[in-house]
Amino acid sequence: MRQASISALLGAALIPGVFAGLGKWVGGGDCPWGDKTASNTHPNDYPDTGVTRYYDFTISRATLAPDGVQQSMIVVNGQYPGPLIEANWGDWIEVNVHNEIHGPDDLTLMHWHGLNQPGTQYYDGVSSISQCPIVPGANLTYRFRADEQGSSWYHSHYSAQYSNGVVGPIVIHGPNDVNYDEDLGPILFSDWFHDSYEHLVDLVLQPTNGPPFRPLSDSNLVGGKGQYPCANVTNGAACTVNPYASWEVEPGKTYRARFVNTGATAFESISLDGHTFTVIAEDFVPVQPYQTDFVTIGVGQRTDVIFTANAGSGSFFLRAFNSPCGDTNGPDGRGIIYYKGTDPSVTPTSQPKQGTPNPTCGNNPLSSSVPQYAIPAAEPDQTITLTIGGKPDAQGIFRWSFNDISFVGDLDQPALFDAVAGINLPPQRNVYLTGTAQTVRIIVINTLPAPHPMHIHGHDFQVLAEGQGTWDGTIVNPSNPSRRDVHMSWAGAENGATNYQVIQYTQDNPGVWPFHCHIAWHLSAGMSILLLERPDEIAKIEIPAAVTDTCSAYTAWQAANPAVPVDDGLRKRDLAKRMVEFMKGHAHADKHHNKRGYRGFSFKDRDTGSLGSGRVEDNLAHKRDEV
Ligand SMILES: [Cu+2]
Repeated sequence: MRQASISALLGAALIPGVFAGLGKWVGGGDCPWGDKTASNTHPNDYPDTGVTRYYDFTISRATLAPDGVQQSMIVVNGQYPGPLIEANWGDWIEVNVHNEIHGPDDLTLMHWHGLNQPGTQYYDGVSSISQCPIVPGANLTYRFRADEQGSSWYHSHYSAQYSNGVVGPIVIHGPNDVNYDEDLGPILFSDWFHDSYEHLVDLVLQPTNGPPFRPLSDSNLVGGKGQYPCANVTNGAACTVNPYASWEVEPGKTYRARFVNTGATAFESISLDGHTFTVIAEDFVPVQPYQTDFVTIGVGQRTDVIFTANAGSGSFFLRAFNSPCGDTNGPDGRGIIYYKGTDPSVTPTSQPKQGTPNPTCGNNPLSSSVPQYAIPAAEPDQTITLTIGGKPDAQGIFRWSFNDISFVGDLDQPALFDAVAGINLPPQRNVYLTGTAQTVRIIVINTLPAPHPMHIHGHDFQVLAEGQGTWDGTIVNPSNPSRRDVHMSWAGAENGATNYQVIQYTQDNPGVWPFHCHIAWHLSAGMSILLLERPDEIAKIEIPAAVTDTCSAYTAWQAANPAVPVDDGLRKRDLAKRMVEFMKGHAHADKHHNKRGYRGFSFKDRDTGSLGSGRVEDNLAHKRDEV
């Protein structure tokens, strides 16, 4: 592979010729998983390799231009996307995360998406749940098992911070009983915003007294790159036309590509002109190969595909389209797959695949998703029904909820710490005690028009069913249902209609685990529950001092950075700042509302609110007087 593909994968200039695709495993020697295959080995039966892979991450601000527009970002080791974490199934991974976010200072921490943290719940890296944030100038070394295998990503789980660039790919090599010649590695897809995450969260949490404010993304990135139309830049930022990310292939060879949706809200439909995908894994689960022209991934989801370079020569667009299920002004993301000998800088003339509309924003049919290792659907010991809700609170701020409770975390009181100490968690943590149940079933009822990528921590879940109306108890592929760790809850319900999604998981991992929507703004507005699994065993967990120390450091940092704290989701905010931002938000909201473009599913009266009219300036002046 050429340098173009190197920088596309790793987001930074590397020495040409060093990177030649990923190997089948890291390091030399014999196959590290021996005779384990994807179909003969239970996913929890990971090998004991005795190897630790060490990484050192520095989180800092940087000025970069993923879509050609220069902007301030927060990134890992100066690059976007962050560096690849690569390990073999069963290895330990140790990552020393340094917070060097200054000018201004900010908090951070890191979550290893999809890994289950068996026995290391305190390294799950979720603010208000498994630790306190890492303060500027401090660090935390995470140590956890590569207990699953396949493709994933890491991201900041502090507020919506990851939407400003704190993300990177993870590849855990393991058996997949499907052959291919080369591994192109991870290809990250992301909606992209020119605004800071704080500003966007402030906009989302401004009082609307009506439907939620939904930020429109500016671009859609493929392999960390996009092409924003520079003529549309209005804030004076430098803008250049970025080359698309590109990957070289040779005729006749079969390639593995690992698609990861690292976006804030995007729902990506991915296709490759002139080629058909064969899906071989969904999230961390190898599946029976099936062919499709389109791969659909919501936020946090991954799909590994293989494709054969059988189109002879030339270059072809790898397309990602974030519409109509995403809120964006830039739905059209592209990369380039080019045959050896073709100039990747020449724009392809290839024609897009013809797709059928997907009004539910659902994933590919459950019936086609069959894990290579079969686990039948068990009878549940406990069933939880969760109805998705959303409405303005007393202050007029739109809050998402499950069963009418909107999750509010406490940054200096992680839920896991309380659970270990035997302290009852307050109602706003939206805790469901699942105790010693072996199998827990969760029925998610969506009565609202928006789709939601539902994600569980600490487990994979089985997806038993999805559909419109009321579930009749039918399980899709009951002897071996789909398994993964994120699944789309369908869009399109309203006016009394409902959609349902039925998932269930095995309680094999004591802890306090979030089950939440992975749309960054929905999580900030409370769309989470906590599953309290095996509390008697949680009480025995010994949290390392380095993790508990994050809280004393955070308390000291707060004292030195005084503010009036207000809880919202996974982050505390400053009330005074929020009022200022609220006022700025009115002006800014106007800009967003006037940026008509591709939009996702609408709340009927979303555009009839008080935002976006000539009254804005009046309101602003009026509120200034009040303050
Ligand atoms: Cu959501």
